[in-house]
Amino acid sequence: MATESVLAIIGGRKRHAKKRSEQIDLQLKQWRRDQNGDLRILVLGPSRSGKSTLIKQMEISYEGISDADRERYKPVILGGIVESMRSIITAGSESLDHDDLRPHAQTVLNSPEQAHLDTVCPETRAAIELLWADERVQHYFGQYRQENGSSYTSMDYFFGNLARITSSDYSPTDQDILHTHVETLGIRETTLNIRPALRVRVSEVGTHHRGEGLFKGIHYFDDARTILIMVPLSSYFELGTDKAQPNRLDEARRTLTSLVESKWFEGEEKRIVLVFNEVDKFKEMLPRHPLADFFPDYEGGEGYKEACQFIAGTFTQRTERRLDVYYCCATDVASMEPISQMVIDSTIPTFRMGSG
Ligand SMILES: Nc1nc2c(ncn2[C@@H]2O[C@H](COP(=O)(O)OP(=O)(O)O)[C@@H](O)[C@H]2O)c(=O)[nH]1
Ligand SMILES: [Mg+2]
Repeated sequence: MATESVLAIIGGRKRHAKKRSEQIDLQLKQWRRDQNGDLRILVLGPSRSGKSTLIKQMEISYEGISDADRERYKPVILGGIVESMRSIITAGSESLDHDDLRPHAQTVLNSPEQAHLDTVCPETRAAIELLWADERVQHYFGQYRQENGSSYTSMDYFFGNLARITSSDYSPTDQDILHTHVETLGIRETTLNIRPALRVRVSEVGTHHRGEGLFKGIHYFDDARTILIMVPLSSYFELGTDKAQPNRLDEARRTLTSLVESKWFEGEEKRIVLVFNEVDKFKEMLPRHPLADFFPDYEGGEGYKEACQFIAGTFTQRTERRLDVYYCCATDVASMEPISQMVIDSTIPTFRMGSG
């Protein structure tokens, strides 16, 4: 009896939820007709700040990655492994010049261009495996990573998964795909089907030229309701490397300033969200490269949260406009799912529901 009544309540709730959902779909349809299109989220930020990764997370969360797309990442991943090892060998040509390593290094250097291949030949694969397992290569890679700060990307992830990735039946996992980097040329648009009556277009727009605030055609995206600026936290390290080059934190700040000043993105209904990315790299780098070495006015402690908030402050203090702030690691599925959902949910207009 008790079970029956509980089921009846659940049934009633389900009917109510279905009706509510249909009502929302109707309102969304009307809203889309009024707006003449889909909802748009604009993703801005410097190169390699994690824009594509965040969008892939949204795809994983809402649609899943199709088998056809998965296959398309395979040559990118396999080619990336060979190219990364090639660049370590080239950069370390002096430190890694040992009789026993030389033949393996030569095999990798001589291997064909992998950019469009679906497999890594067994000799190259064996040579990469041997090199990666060697502690001198590991030691050199550790130094290379430290010296290059944020510019090492996901090399250690892919090398750490070498056996699986180079196996004959390999198919890229979500995690593998999140670790790839393909330079987005121009504008990349991804459509997410959130509900039958609701599509969200997510447009990735790079700055095109380093140092540029917003690219000139930005007004084509003035229908965006949410504008995300990705900020790569680990690039605080670039502040010390080449002072003549605009660094990516400055670049992201300029994007924010131009956005706030732009007449195309005025209005309360347009939300600007700052996404401070690469918390994982940032945490790892801070003990070796204290923030105060790069920001002399930083008086906070060594904890990464305080350091994150300090960097965020250098953005938020520049404007009166309301800014939403997230801290994240874009390659981490578990922590990104709620962020993707919050971003999408807050982009959807809220409708007042009828009583019936
Ligand atoms: N460790 C780490 N790597 C990240 C993070 N976000 C992105 N990446 C990696 O950084 C590289 C560049 O990211 P991508 O999204 O392509 O940057 P975009 O140029 O702004 O689109 C990729 O290899 C990503 O896997 C992060 O939070 N932590
Ligand atoms: Mg990209």
